Amino acid sequence: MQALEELQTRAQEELTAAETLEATEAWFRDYLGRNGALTNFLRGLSDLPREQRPEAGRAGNQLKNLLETALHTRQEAIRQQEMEQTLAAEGVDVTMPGRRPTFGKIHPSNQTLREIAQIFGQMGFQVYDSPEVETDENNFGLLNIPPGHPARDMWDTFYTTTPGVILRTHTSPGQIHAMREYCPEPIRVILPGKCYRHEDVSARYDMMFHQVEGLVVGRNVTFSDLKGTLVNFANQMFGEGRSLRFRKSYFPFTEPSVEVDAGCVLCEAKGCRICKNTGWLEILGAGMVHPIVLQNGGYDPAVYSGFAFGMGPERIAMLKYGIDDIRYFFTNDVRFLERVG
Ligand code: FA5
Repeated sequence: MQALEELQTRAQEELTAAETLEATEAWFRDYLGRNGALTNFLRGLSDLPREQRPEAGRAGNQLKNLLETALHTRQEAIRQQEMEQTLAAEGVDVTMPGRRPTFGKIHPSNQTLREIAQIFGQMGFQVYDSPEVETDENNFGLLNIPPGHPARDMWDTFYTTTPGVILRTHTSPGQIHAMREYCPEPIRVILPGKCYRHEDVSARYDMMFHQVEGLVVGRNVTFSDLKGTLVNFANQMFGEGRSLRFRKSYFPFTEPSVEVDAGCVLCEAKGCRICKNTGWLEILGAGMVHPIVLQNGGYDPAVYSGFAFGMGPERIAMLKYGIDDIRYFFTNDVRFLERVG
């Protein structure tokens, strides 16, 4: 018992003298660690005469609790002292204004998608959601692009491990979903969403981008309706007077087909890297829905007609905000995300 009292006195004196956390850890090793003095005492209880063991065991455990509590209290005191020293040394200026929180912002692509949806909304278009993971059949076959058709090369994509299931290369397969859902009712929808292409990435082409498909089906829908809709859209999106150019083109799912360019805002139509020195930037493809596609959607092409278009909102944002590289949209550079829009 005398030994235990001496141990207690020594331990308490040394703990009071420990000035740093490291010193308290060394103290712990000396007294409470695996080979510490108190641990050894408790381990040696079995060597004591049987009648002394209970008393010695109780006293040993009591001392263990006492020392553990003392260690905890000492360490807290040292931490507190260290913090006070640091604060005093660094001289915290409590009158300094706080850090401004950074506010999130809608991504430029989504912002453009919303603007597009708003403009078409005013023209009576509803938003129709269709899947990004598509069947080969919807992405190609039902859009009049059978296996082996050369247009498939233009729209090479990413394939899943499930045969016949791919990432869509355009929003056009949504036309099939919408037609099959609404037939025989008239349709006036836009279908926004992400598309994927196995593309040589450049300032104008990314391998993931957005498109907004437009689809109108009804009786007596004409090419004039298509043109009027797109001119009205461009006037609202870019401001009255931005020149728009319709070029004849080819898409297997529209006939006739056009590509529509807007005057390049970056170079004031003088010619630059982005517009490939033409003064024009292609923003969309469009045309009258091909009779085979109408039929695949369930509509009788002798009775119904329709137009469709597919535009790239990133390209539109590039034109509107003078962005010279499409890759900025998805590289998460905060400076870009903060500046645009
Ligand atoms: C199509 O994807 C057709 N589905 C569009 C269409 C719909 C035509 C309905 C007729 C009727 P195209 O591959 O040209 O066509 O793409 C349309 C638009 O998407 C382009 O004008 C461009 O704005 C955008 N786009 C295409 N590829 C990329 C790309 N790699 N990166 C960014 N934008 C792209």
